[in-house]
Amino acid sequence: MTDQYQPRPEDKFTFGLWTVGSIGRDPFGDPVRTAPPPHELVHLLAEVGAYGVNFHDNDLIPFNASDSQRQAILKDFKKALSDTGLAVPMATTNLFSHPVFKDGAFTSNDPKVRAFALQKTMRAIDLGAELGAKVYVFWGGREGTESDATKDPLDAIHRFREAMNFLCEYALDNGYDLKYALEAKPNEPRGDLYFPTTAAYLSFIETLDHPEMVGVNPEMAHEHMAGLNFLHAVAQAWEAGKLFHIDLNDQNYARYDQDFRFGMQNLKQSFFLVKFLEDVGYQGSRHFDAHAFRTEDIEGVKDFARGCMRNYLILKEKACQWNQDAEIQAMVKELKAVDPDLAPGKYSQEKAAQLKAASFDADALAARGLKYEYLDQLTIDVLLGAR
Ligand code: DIG
Ligand code: MN
Ligand code: MN
Repeated sequence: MTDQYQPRPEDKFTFGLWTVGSIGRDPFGDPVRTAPPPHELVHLLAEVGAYGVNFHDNDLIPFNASDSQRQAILKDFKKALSDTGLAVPMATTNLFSHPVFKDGAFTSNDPKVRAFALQKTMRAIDLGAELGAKVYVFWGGREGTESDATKDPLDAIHRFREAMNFLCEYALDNGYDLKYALEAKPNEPRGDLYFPTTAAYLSFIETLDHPEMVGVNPEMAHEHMAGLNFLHAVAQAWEAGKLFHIDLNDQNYARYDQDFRFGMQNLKQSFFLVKFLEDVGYQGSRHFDAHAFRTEDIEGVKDFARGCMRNYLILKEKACQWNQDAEIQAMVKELKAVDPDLAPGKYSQEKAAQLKAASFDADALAARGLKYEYLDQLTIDVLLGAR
């Protein structure tokens, strides 16, 4: 498909090595693909038109790699970046695959595991900074429990805060130009995960020693798993100045973490999310934290990656159409109208007295038809190309 929906670097579409490198293993099935080495994945992403590539430390450098293996991998990876021009906007740590993290990393009951998690993260931050990352993501994939008999949630919160405060100081001490982004998920692979939603992290961030360094990385699939409206989570993060990164994908509600291609399941939610990011002028990466269906071969993986970006660009065009539709905008303008006499504004005794003295015909207000069905149908018409 060569048409106007071709990705460009300025779209800032990024993928993690683990996304296009997914081998299709699931809890009930063995791998269906082999993962090309990191440098080949960089070329694959360049071929499909991505702007950047992200990684967990162990996506790039295997857990038990020797120094010589590490150097060889890094040499090939850096050459691929140089040959393709791909950026490395984000890096993160794998604190969830190795069995050592079976009871968590920063929140583990074992102080040796907590210390090892800090060591591993500092080394991974060094690697991310070396490769130019400006955002460092923390997804607490094992920071949780199956039984609250095993861990006091207060201990978990205190341990996580201690680790984040230490790592903020580490970045400052080393002069790293890094922002930290916390990624929430309600459950899986643990029975319950601490800090299950973006909102939970937004309140946690304010309790840190350096809250200015720390924001969030909301993921569509994860908020959907919690039955939440992803746009509302993203809007609250943006409004708080904390939308440091975003993980785009798709997810049917009340399911395990499906990490589907962006736009393939919930078109309307995806449309309003894209419209929001474009309307507010979000300048960060559009990171697709997703993977191809288990049915796919490497060509299908490329179809998956192209589809993520294509759906974003199609929905971006639909958002422009919605924003320029005279009938829609006339309705939106009316809905956003403000009556200065009734707006509370900054409290004053006069304003309180005025509002208390005002008379309202509640029944007449209740009787108003709001024409939301019509406005929503206009939106569906735009989305389905019927307008
Ligand atoms: C899963 O949604 C998590 C991990 O893949 C990674 O740590 C993070 C970065 O996008 N998302
Ligand atoms: Mn996910
Ligand atoms: Mn994610």
